[in-house]
Amino acid sequence: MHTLSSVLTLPEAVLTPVGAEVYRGLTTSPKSLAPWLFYDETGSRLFEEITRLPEYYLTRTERGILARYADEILECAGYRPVTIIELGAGTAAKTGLLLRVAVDRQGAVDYVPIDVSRSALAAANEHIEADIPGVRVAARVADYTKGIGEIPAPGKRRMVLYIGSSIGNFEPEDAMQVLREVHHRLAPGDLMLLGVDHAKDRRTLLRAYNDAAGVTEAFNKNMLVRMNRELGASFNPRLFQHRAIWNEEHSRMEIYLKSLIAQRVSIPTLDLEVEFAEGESIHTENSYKFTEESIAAIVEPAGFKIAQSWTDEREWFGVYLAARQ
Ligand code: AVJ
Repeated sequence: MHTLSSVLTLPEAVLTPVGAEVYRGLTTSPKSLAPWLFYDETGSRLFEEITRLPEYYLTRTERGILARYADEILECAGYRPVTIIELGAGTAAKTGLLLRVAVDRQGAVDYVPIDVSRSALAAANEHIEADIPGVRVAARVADYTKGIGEIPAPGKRRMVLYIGSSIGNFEPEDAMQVLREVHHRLAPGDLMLLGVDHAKDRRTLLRAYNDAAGVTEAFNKNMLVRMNRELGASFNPRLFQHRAIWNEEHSRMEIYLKSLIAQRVSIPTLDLEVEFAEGESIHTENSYKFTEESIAAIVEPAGFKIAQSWTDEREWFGVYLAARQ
């Protein structure tokens, strides 16, 4: 905690979201940085590249499920037209599969993508309005973890898409909190479609986060590059190693940047010198992997009931439709 007088003398960068998170994460032990820091322009591009890697089965498996079952998924909404809302929409690469079916069923559909990235939303808007006539896009630049705001949909059923296993980045308690906030903005009978990665054999998981081409390594180390560029830090990415391990007990992949030597890094805009011992790590991400039971244990206390679910032949990924109670 800072006293009021010390706040007044804090460097300005500490007051930006990036500066505040870096300051917090690198002055606490063990060191950690929040995964949202991955997604600057370079990081977003590297993530798109990850989704095309042969080892990264998640995106392609989820897309397969959505392509195959889009009709069935929208059938669950019944005769009432839907308004589709998407949390963390990004460039909305997989959403077109559902929007097309919605347009076929009801003639036109309102689509509300919510994301912190204005540029990603602009890209989403452009390809969706051009490719799928009948979709009315009303994008919102916002951090959905702080609440989604009111979404008027008179006479319609809302369907909130929360796909791409994004919920896997949160601790179960925090994930529940995000869903409670969504619940608060929905009416009984509104729907939420969740896409989550399933727990599976360790080898497949390790390969997905340690790809041969080193794209995940570059994605992870981009946090260091970003701190250098945005905060004037002196990280040498070569002096850190990308590490991804499977924590079976907590059913999550854990991603780290491990310091290869004892070193000191300065972050002048935060007035900060950070010491690393040899082998000391920065924890940059958890990626939880679920079972039908563990996802229900998050969704149901938040006031939803799972109505139906779909998976692929290998049951590697799950798409769950939950009804707001
Ligand atoms: C975007 C959170 C689903 O956890 O697999 C990919 C991010 N991290 N490779 C995931 C990620 C490393 C991804 N999510």
